[in-house]
Amino acid sequence: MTNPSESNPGTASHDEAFSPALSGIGIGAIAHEIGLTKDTLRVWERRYGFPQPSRSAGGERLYPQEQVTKLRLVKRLLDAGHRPSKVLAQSIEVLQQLAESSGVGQDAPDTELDHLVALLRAGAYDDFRFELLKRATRDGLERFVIDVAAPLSARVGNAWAAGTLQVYHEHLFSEAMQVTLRTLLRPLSDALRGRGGKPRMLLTTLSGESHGLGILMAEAMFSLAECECIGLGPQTPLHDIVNAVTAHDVDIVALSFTAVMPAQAIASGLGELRHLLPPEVQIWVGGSSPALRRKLQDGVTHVPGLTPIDDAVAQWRQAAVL
Ligand code: B12
Repeated sequence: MTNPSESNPGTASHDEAFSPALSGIGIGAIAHEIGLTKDTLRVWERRYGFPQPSRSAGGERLYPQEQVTKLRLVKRLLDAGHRPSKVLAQSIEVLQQLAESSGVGQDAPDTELDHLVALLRAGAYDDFRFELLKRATRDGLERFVIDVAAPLSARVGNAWAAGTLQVYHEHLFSEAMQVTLRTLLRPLSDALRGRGGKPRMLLTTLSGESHGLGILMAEAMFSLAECECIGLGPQTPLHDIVNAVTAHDVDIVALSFTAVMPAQAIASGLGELRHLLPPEVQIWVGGSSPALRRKLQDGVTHVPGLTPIDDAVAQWRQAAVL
């Protein structure tokens, strides 16, 4: 018998993945939520003795909530460069201290950002949206992206991981942030269209990466660098990317990856896309996935953040005139 959660990892939210009737969470749902493969969880269990799931009547692994909490912390420490052998055997208290001392999940002090998170937590969405738009119009697109959108996303993620914001807060946050960014971006995109601004960029994420704010922030920065941008939104199948590249005479495909997408899926997706695209079309990748810090497929360039975008574009333009 197969556990339904093994064959169908369920929805994105850990709240929805929890099934009280089974008194634990299935391996597929856990792997999906935390961004690990099922194999990794099984190997850790064998090699390090953690996690230690119970079993359903049918023999399927069921993970109690406290192990899920520890696994989430373990994943964040690994993303920050710690080794499985050093973290898996430790108690959650030791791991919390380690996270604190190495700055994992710690927010830099900023009262304006704290205020925005407090509005979200209190359910004051109209005020939240208003404050975002006010800061965006006051500061301008570039400063808003760098000083508000990027650090606020990290803060909201940390608050979710610490249990002080719920998944629905994250949804409301991303909705409000997308509306604000698009409102500021639209007149710029309209003015750029038809000017033949080079490079011509196609921006999206691969299937499996549902986080779309990073690539939208990158689109804002590429537009400010006077690139013509075609934003497809998140999760575009590979063949659709290839079709859009041909139809719009695209120079660069820009993709975003968070730590949720397993490294293997990133490597195979990039490998296949590289194979399908003509060699003169470049692939640029960015985002917080630790997989991007490793050696990447030939023909794929890592742009390490939003501020290096200007330099990367300048280099591309220089190479294009040679
Ligand atoms: C909003 C949000 C959501 C929304 C997404 C809605 C949407 N339409 O985008 C919802 C609620 C759906 C969601 C779902 C989930 N999320 Co979420 N989410 C976030 C949050 C708060 C922001 C997401 C985002 O877009 N980040 C991407 C950008 C903003 O950040 P970045 O990757 O660091 O990239 C930076 C730069 O590198 C650059 N950049 C990004 N891309 C590119 C590309 C190029 C080309 C360039 C040049 C630069 C560049 O821009 C960013 C600016 O700082 C983050 C917190 C965070 N720190 O990111 C969590 C976060 C990514 N989510 C997380 C998790 C665990 C999940 C869920 C599994 C569980 C859940 N929360 O329900 C599901 C997974 C869904 C799935 N399987 O895909 C974790 C991932 C942790 C991990 N190690 O795996 C995070 C980090 C929260 C946390 N602190 O734990 N999420």
